[in-house]
Amino acid sequence: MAYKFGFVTIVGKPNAGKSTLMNQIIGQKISITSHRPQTTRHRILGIHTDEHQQVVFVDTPGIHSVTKKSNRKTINRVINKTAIASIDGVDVVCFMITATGWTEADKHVLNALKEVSAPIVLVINKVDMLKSINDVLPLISESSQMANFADIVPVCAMGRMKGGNIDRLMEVISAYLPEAEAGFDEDQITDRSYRFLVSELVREQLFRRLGDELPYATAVEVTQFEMLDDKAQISADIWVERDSHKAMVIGKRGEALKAIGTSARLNCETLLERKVFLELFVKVRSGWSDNARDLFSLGYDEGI
Ligand SMILES: Nc1nc2c(ncn2[C@@H]2O[C@H](COP(=O)(O)OP(=O)(O)OP(=O)(O)O)[C@@H](O)[C@H]2O)c(=O)[nH]1
Ligand SMILES: [Mg+2]
Repeated sequence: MAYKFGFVTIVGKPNAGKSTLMNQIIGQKISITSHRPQTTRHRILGIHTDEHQQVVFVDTPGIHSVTKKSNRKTINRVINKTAIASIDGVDVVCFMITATGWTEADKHVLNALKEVSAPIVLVINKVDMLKSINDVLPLISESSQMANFADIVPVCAMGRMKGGNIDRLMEVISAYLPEAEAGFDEDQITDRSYRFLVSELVREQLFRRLGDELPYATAVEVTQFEMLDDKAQISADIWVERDSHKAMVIGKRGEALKAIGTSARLNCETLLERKVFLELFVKVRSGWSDNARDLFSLGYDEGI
């Protein structure tokens, strides 16, 4: 059988489990995840290579409606643009909804996919939340009426259930990939630098550990990144919008920042396979999330 190579974009509303699915397929944490919507802010490639095919997954930020007042900041528009631009020219689009059923947010995404010419595979995630797997059947038949999907595949991206049906999803995707030589080295798993991945691992902890609206007012910039044979020395600035935010990120007697730093460091050690020394600094940079120049310097350059 001839070798296959192609690109697959994963799109869907925020929090559907897109990044979890990509990490599950690649077998490593490339894209950060959290229980909060809008965790992913950048387009990130995850490259799966085996003896039959090389599949390049494009994880995208959750597409959301910007008509809501709280979503009108420049960063939210940039995030949406990044997701939509990632659909152009790919071989397959995986559109993810969840097993709890169609929502307005899903319909908003479906609408954004109207002009897409690539086959769209509907991925119904989080089927582990259903009492019985048979409970997904009515949703499958309802979904087949909503659009002309190339296929509909229920999965558990967290892999909690045996296999989580990810193998089936890979078979479906594979059928739509063109025959071609691999485009990346077989050991390359992403297009992003370690420096970028480290900044994301710090941001992941901000999303997982800080309450309420605060994670959305933060960004992370790695300012020092030194890889030696047996260790890595890393410094990063955490940008916040206000003095009061800074106090919250640091926490009482520095406890919050310490917990963020410890978890991020452990994840960095897994990623870099060496001891990591991680220093974090919290800096107030008011208005960064609404300022195109700040967004550019933070790497949100795809959508501006
Ligand atoms: N129960 C269950 N939870 C899941 C599954 N897949 C993902 N999750 C959870 O759903 C939440 C969101 O997952 P993410 O992968 O960050 O979602 P996302 O679609 O990338 O979200 P954005 O980047 O914000 O658009 C996390 O708390 C995941 O642990 C699944 O198969 N079952
Ligand atoms: Mg994500």
